[in-house]
Formats: sequence, structure tokens, C-alpha cells
Amino acid sequence: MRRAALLALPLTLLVPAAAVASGNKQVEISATPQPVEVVPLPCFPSGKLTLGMTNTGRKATVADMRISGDPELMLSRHQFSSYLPVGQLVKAPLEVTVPRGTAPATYDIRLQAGREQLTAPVAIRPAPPKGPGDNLLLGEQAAASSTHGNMRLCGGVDGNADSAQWGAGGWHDATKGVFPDTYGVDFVTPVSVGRVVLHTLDSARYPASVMGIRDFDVQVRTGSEWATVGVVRDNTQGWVTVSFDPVTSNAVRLVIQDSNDHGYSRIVELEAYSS
Ligand SMILES: [Ca+2]
Repeated sequence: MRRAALLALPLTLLVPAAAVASGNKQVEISATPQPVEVVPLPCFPSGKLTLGMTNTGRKATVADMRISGDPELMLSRHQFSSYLPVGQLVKAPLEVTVPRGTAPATYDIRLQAGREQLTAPVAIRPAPPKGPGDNLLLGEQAAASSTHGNMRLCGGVDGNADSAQWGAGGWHDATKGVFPDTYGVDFVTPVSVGRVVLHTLDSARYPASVMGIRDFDVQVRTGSEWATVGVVRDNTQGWVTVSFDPVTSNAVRLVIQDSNDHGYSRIVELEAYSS
């Protein structure tokens, strides 16, 4: 009888002991910023959240964070697992997107690691206006012939035209020394386009006359047919405006024929307007 009782005792202690460890907040979880803001456009820079786990216990551990959200939210990950040294914040990115047209509202992301829980709010903001005088390309789905691995396809339509932030806010192709390259936007519904503005790379270190786009054609698409509405050659400027008779188009693009270094086609920002 006594031996049986001794055997049973450690087994019954084991399960509560494991639960108590997480209940004692051995792992703290965090999410910044709060709220995270999301604009319901495919290339608009928004919805970037940083998740964190901190081991507040006395021993290193492995933790799993489960990530879920309201059904309107599309999350780039649903789990964050990591080895956690004592006292060290371990971070992971979470991207949140919502379908085009999602109405402004606040939704929730739920984070759970052990018994620790955190609710992070997501604020859906209005999409930027696309009326007369507004940049029709801002945040819309970009399309390119190729995109270099260090760059983002969306970098040329993210609203950031600052050449000093070229690495984070620009685009260039992946085919060094090979032209043409194309970059543009497919519209969800046809719009009238009469002016295109190119911001090519033009910084103190990388002036447009050395690294910028030199030769390019502006094309608009009607149905499935592309038409060239502007031609620029021997450009050395960072900011080039091409105006033409407005065309109701379902897409606009640059066909880049050469750059001043004959290497890459570098776009900091591409804009289009109705007139
Ligand atoms: Ca940009």
C-alpha cells in the first residue's frame, strides 16, 4: 500500500507543476504598435506589427505563441515559436492585410502563449481618395517584369518618393544590364489617365544623371492592347512628368529601355493622374 502511494504522488504533481509554470507569467507577450493601422489597398505600406516574447522566468525555455484574429483580417503567420533565453525580448514580424473595400472599423488580433493572452487592436483606415488631382497609382497592385531580391514590388507605388529612403521605398528590376524592364499598375476598374510622373533614383550619392532611368516609354492599356502615349530619351532628371491626351485605361506602365548606368531600372515612385 505504501509503495503504491509513493509511486502515484509524483505523477499527480507533474501535471499541475507544468501548468503553474506558465500561469506564473514565465513568458510575457507584447505587440506594437497598438493599434496597428491597415489601409485596404494591396501596395499601401500599413499593417506592420512586431510581436514579442520575453522569458521572465529563471530558466531558458521554448515558447509557442498562437496568433488568431477576426475573420476580416489576413495574417501573415498564425504561430510564433522561439527559444527564449532568460530576460531577453525575442521579436517576430506580423503583417496584417484586409480585402480592398473593407470599411473603417476596429478588429482584434488575439495572441496566446501558455496562459498569457493579449488582444491587439487593428484599426482599418480609409483608402486614400482617387479623384481628380489624386495619384491613381498610390497603394495599388504593382506589376513588374522582375523585381530584385533586395527590393519590394510595391516600393514604386507606396507613396514614398524620397531617394534618401531608396532601399525601403523604391523598386528596381532583377535583370542587370538587360532591357527593357516594365513597371506599372493594373487598375481594378478602368480610369482616365492623362499624366504620368516618374521619380527615378536621384540622391546626393546616386544622382539621376548617373544611376537614374534614361530612356523609357509610357504605355496605357485599353482592353488587352497597350498603346505608347509618351516617349522620353536621354533623361538626366530625378523627376519627369509626361502629359498626354487622357485615355480610359485598365493599366499603366513604363517600358524602360535603358538607365544612365546601363544596369538597373530604378523607380523611387511612379504616379499617374487623370490630367
Ligand atoms: Ca516608393
